[in-house]
Amino acid sequence: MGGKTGDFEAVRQDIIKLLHQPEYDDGSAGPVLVRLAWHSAGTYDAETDTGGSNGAGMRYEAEGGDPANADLWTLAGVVAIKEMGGPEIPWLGGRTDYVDDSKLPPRGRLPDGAKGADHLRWIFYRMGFNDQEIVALSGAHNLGRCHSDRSGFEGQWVNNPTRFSNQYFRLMLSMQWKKKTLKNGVEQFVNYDEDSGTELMMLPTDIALTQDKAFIKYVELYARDKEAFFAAFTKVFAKLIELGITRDADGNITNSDNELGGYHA
Ligand code: ZEM
Repeated sequence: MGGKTGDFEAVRQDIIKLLHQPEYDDGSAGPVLVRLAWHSAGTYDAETDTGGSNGAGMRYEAEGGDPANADLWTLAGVVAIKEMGGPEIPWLGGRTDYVDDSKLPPRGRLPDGAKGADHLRWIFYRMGFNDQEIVALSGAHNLGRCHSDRSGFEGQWVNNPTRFSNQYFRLMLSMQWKKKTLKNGVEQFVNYDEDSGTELMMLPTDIALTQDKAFIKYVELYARDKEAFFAAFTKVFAKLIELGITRDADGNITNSDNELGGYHA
C-alpha cells in the first residue's frame, strides 16, 4: 500500500477509541503511545542507514520484542498527540513490517535520562537532528510520566500530563529544581509545591537543556510562545517518523527491505 493511498481514517478512529483508559495511569493510553512511536523511530543512525520506524524492527527480540506494525506505531503517536490537544502532524503510511535482520539497530541507541547535553547531542546528531530540534522533541515530556519499574525514574513533568502544551518548558524555567536521590539510588530533579502538595519532576537530560547556551535559547522561546513550539514540534515529529524512509512523488516508500533481499523497485 502506498503512502498516500489506503484508508487510514478507520484506523485513526480505532486508535481514538482505545485512548480512553480510565484504569491506566492518568486515564489515557496517549502518552505511552507517543513514546512507542518515538522508540520505534528513534533508533535511526544516518551513517549506516539502520534503525528507524520502517521495518517494524521492534518486533524482534534484538530491538524490542513487541509484536505490532510499523505504520500503526507511528500513526498511534500522531493520533494521540492530536487527541491530547496537540498539533496535527502530517503522517504518511506504507512502512513494511519486514527488516533484514542484519540491519536491526543494536541496543543502546535511545537516550539515557541520567546523562547531560553532550549525550543528547551524541544521540540526536546521529539521527540528523540539530540543537533546536533536540529541544523541540524534548517537549514531548509535557505528556505522561516516569514509572520506577520501567526506567527507575518516578513522577510526571507537568500537572496535566494528558494535555499537550508548552507547560514543560514554562515549568522548567519558572520553578526551582532540586536534585533528589530516589530509594532505588536514581537521581532526578524535583519541585515540591507545598500549597497543592504535588511534586513534579525533571530528568537530568531535561535540566541539561537549561544549562547549555545553545539549548536554553529554544527552551526560552518555546516557554513564551506556544505556537512556535507547536509549529516546531509538528515539523520535528514528522521528521522523526520518516527517518530512514525515502519516498517517490506518490508517497510510496522506495527503500523498504523485502524478504527476497534488496529493495523494492
Ligand atoms: Zn521520553 N522518556 N525521553 N521522549 N517519553 C520517558 C517517558 C516519555 C527520555 C527518557 O529517558 C524518558 C523523548 C526523548 C527522551 C516520551 C516521549 C519522548 C521516560 C520515563 C524516560 C526515562 C519512562 C517510564 O519510566 O515509563 C530521554 C532521555 C529523552 C531525550 C531527550 C522524545 C523525543 C519523545 C517523543 C517525541 C513520552 C510521551 C513519555 C511518557 C510515557 C508514559 O508512559 O507516560
